[in-house]
Amino acid sequence: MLVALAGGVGAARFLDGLTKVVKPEEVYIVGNTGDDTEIYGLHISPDLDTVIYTLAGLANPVHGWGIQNDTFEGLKALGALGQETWFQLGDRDLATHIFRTNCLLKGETLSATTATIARNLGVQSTVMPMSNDRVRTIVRTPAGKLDFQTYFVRRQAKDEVVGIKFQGAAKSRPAPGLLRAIRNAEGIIFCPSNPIISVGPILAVPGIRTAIERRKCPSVAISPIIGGRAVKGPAANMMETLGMEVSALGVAKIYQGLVDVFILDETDKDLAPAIQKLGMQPVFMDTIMRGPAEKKALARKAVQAVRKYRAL
Ligand code: FO1
Repeated sequence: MLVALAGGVGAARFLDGLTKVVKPEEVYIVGNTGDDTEIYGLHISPDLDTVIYTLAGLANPVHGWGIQNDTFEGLKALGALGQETWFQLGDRDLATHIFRTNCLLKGETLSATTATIARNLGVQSTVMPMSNDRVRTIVRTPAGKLDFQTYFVRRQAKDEVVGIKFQGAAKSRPAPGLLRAIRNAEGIIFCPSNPIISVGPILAVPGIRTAIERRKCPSVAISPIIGGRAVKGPAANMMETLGMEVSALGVAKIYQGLVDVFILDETDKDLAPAIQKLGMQPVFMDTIMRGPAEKKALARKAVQAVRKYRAL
């Protein structure tokens, strides 16, 4: 089993490739729920849904999140009722949130509900939230503390980030079976996700970081930063304002002690000695996932890295 730590769109694209180069049932995905939010009383898990929709072949190819060819009649009707509509929830997507919220109201766990959604949409990999407990990413800005979706979607990630907090993380527990999956994994893969706001919340759940530190299998990370720029999203800006080094090396520093092999873009070849100094083996390739071929090539490289490192 390969255990993959995943955020949203970048991770989903990589996992789309991974589940095509290894058996999808051999992939155990740990998803970030720090981005979860409640809108219109519905529980929304953007990163879990992005991964599920992508693996189910349903994702909107332009945004990477939401459902392809979805309509927005429900949202328009909510607008007519005087509700705010800054978070684009499509009609078919709303069905997922209604179903999830109903299951949670009946007392089911988020992990059980996520498994049902994934299975019913035809996803063969395990998709596991990092925790069944409530954890929320809070972004501290000069304008005050903002919940993640307010910062990211409503205010378009324009505020300066002066701090990040994963509210509830300290008291949260890993989802059932998650630590066992890490202990028994053949390899651990850090998907090309934002190390602070996507992988950060997962590592903040007590027990997960320690389980990875004590791993008996190889661990591989793919840099989401290429040539000092984020492939997508606010990672680069955020790292800069938090005083971190905006480069693949900055990402590697965050993962020190957790990762054995670090895959980064060819354009960052000069970083090789510094990555080695952190105790990681650098592997270079074209890491931009332009289409299905590149997604699979990147996934193959990660799987090879797991197998090669194992053989060392
Ligand atoms: N991202 C946006 O930039 N704008 C949106 O209106 C938006 C709606 C949305 C609805 C459902 C969903 O699952 C995701 C959605 N996202 C939207 C993406 C999401 O908020 C972020 O990409 C992640 O939280 C960051 O990983």
